[in-house]
Amino acid sequence: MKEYFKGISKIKYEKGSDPMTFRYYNPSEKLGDKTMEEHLRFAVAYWHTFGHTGADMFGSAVNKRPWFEYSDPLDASLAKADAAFEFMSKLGVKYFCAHDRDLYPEQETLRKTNEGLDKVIDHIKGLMKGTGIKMLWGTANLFSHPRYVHGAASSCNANAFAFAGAQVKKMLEITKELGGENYVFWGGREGYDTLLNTDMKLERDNMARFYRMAIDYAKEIGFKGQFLIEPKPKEPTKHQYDFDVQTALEFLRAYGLDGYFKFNIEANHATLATHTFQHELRVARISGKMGSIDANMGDMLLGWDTDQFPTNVYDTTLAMYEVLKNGGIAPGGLNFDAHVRRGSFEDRDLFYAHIAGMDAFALGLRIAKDLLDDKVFEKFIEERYSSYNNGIGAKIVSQKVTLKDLEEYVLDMKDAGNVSSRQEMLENILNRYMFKKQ
Ligand code: XUL
Ligand code: CO
Repeated sequence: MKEYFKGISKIKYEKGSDPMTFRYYNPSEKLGDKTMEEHLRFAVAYWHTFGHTGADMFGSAVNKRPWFEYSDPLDASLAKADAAFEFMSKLGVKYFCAHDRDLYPEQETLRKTNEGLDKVIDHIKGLMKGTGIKMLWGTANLFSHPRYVHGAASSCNANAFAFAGAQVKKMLEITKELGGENYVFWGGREGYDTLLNTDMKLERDNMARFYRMAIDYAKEIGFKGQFLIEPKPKEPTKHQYDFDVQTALEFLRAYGLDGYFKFNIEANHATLATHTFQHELRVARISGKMGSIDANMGDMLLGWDTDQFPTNVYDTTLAMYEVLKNGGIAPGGLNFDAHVRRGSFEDRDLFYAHIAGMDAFALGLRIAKDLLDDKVFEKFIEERYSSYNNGIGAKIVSQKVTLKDLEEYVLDMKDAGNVSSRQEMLENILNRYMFKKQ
């Protein structure tokens, strides 16, 4: 088979300074009851890593990948798959995530598209068997084609809804066939640009109907993977209905769908919603809804989804802290929904970028594990809320007091007795854990 990434062999854990090796990610090393590989469950995002051309609003493609050079769509898709599996094997990542249209491009009819897609899936099945690489999640691209100009499940056009349903049907079948462990819905165009032309109630009702159909079909074909919703507040729409975890959870609860879904939480989507990555993970965790992670980061000085490889170790540490407290992320994983910057156009940059992200999360995992083992925040938080352990607090928690009782309790009290929240002290302690490894 043709070699696409010549001169690059299997990436090793070396603890050294070569950026083409891992310094912190040692897949077989045990941390607690799991290996690092089991904790982190890294996945490569097919669309960014193998499909991104580097084009932006101001300039054309700069990434000259050898698998872009085929004119026939089937040849191009098969070459892309070969390059993808060579890349993932050399990197040592055991999972991938893909949209239907990443695997094979849209043809003039859905019938023709599905025929080509089937051929590529057959080929990918062989590559998966040969390498042991698995599918973390599948999804349908319901946002790129012009027919989704007004949305997919929330479109004003019932034909667009129908096309979207047919695409999800096919991709559920493929995800099942490839043993995908989850299925993601990212409603990129499920939202609005202006309320002046929008029937919000019908659009939201239709989205719920769409999810219901997907649940029913998954049951019918025996797809057992976890359904995930990926919240994002905006872009490409002005407002996306699945704004953030809390909003999407409320939507699911309102339609009686919450039992069927967890969340795929993306760092850059969190910051677009003016939340930290940790906030979104926390909301999901305390609701029992942490499903999977799209591991990337945004640029705080740019107001859009820059999808950069995650290198901020504060963020990865606090993210892994939430993951560990959740008891792990499986059957989800950490999918690098990220692309190299336009200036990093050489093929080897794909390796440097993933190694950077994997090491940042591996280091974050190591630090988060130390923080948890020492119960650094747990002890502080336990003490901070200890007024609810006895006296009036315990009565509030067990719902044994009324407003009248509370009035009687405080009527002659001169001082509520607050103590400091010690934010700066805690931030300093976090720094000491962050840098003791260096
Ligand atoms: C877009 C985004 C998507 C989803 C899958 O912002 O994150 O790539 O992850 O459709
Ligand atoms: Co994403």
